[in-house]
Order: sequence, then C-alpha cells, then structure tokens
Amino acid sequence: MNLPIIIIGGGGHAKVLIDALRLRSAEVIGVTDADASRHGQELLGVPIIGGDEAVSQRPAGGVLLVNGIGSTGTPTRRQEVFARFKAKGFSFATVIHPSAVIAPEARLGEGCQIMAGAVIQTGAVIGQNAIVNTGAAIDHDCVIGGHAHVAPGATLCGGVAVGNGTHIGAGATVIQYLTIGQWALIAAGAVVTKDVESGATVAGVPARKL
Ligand code: JB3
Repeated sequence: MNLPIIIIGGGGHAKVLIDALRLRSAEVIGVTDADASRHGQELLGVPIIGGDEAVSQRPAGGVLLVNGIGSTGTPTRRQEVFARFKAKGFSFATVIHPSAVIAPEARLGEGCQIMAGAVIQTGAVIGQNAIVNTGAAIDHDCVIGGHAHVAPGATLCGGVAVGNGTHIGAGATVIQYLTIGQWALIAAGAVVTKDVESGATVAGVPARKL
C-alpha cells in the first residue's frame, strides 16, 4: 500500500518534486511551509496545510514525507529538516523521476531524490536525503554522501567520492577517482582535477580553493 505523501517546504524544489511524484501516481496530500503567509494557499494544486507542526500531529506511520528543501549552498537546512522528522519516527520517500536512468546495481538511500534526466551508473551509491538534480550524471562506483546536492548538469566521472552535505554546483565536472570532503562547495561550472578537503569552496577551470 502506498502511503500518502506530505512535502516539507513549498518552493521551487517542491514543485519539481510534485511533478515527479505525480508521474509515479503518488498521492501528495499536502505541503508544509515555514512562511505562514502561504498557509491555505496551493502549490501546483496541492494545499499548503500549515507549518511543520501540521505534520507532527499526524501518526508517523500514516504518511510518508518528502523533503522539499533544496539548497543553493551547503544543504544544512535540508539536513536539519530530515534529521528532525526522522527523530520523530517519520520515514521519507525516495523520489525517482521516470526519465532518470538508474543502473540496477546502484543503491539509493532513504529519501534521496533523482530528478529528470539524471543518470546513475552501475556501482554508484547515493546517500540518504541527497539530491541528484536535473540532468546530472553520476558515473560508475561513485559514492555520494547523505544530504549532498549534485546540482543540474553536474558530471561526476567514475569512482568519485563526495562527502555528506557537499554541494556540487550546476554544470560542474569532477574527474575520476577524486575525493571531495564533507560540507564542501564546488562552484557552478568548476572543473575539479584534484581532491577537495572538507569544508572547502573551490571554483574555476581548473578549480582552485577560494
Ligand atoms: O537549482 C535548482 C534546480 N533548484 C534549486 C533547489 C535545489 O534549491 C532551487 O532553484 C532553489 O535554489 C532551492 O529550492 P527551494 O529549497 O525550493 O528554495 P525556495 O524556493 O527558497 O523554497 C524553500 C521553501 O522552503 C520556502 O518556501 C521556505 O519558506 C520553506 N522552508 C524553509 N525552511 C521551510 C523550512 N518549510 C518547512 N516546511 N520547514 C522548514 O524548516
């Protein structure tokens, strides 16, 4: 039995998730948002039912959550929302757009989100609550940490390891077998040709630490 879904956060990322969920015939019954001025409105026809307390009042086993918080830098907010609701006993649905190409042996963690046109190759592991966004390519044997965000059009060559919470910017490229630490920020369009330490920000072609 597929449980009904509530999306946490009602912005642009949530809209993309609603599209993907509808293509999977999932039942999205509501969105919560921290902006009280939006309560009672709708997002693509889905009611914004209130703040996060509107979820906490429900039995954890009666609904699946989807993390609608994206990220444009390090995804701390996204990680906090996931941890908050997991601590309350809720589970998160994994969202896979039907046009994503995912190798049978790839492994997807709870609540990760694979968006339209993404490619996940054989042996890849995607951590819990991570986003592989529109058209991103994760090649063979990559390991993407929890809460990481691989932004649209980014390319990770084979065997790249990405730490928890790291943001790989739109259109960035990471060449094979590199290690990117945790909570690092790879700027949009960067071409990464050597390892990146945790917490570092790199940009440019070739990427250099800022
Ligand atoms: O780049 C792409 C393709 N997508 C971006 C995505 C990955 O990240 C997108 O362009 C945005 O940069 C960002 O999407 P997101 O997170 O939807 O951004 P925004 O449009 O600002 O929406 C965030 C929503 O979450 C806002 O309406 C906030 O009020 C709400 N929010 C923030 N914290 C929260 C919380 N809502 C709930 N329920 N709980 C929170 O703790």
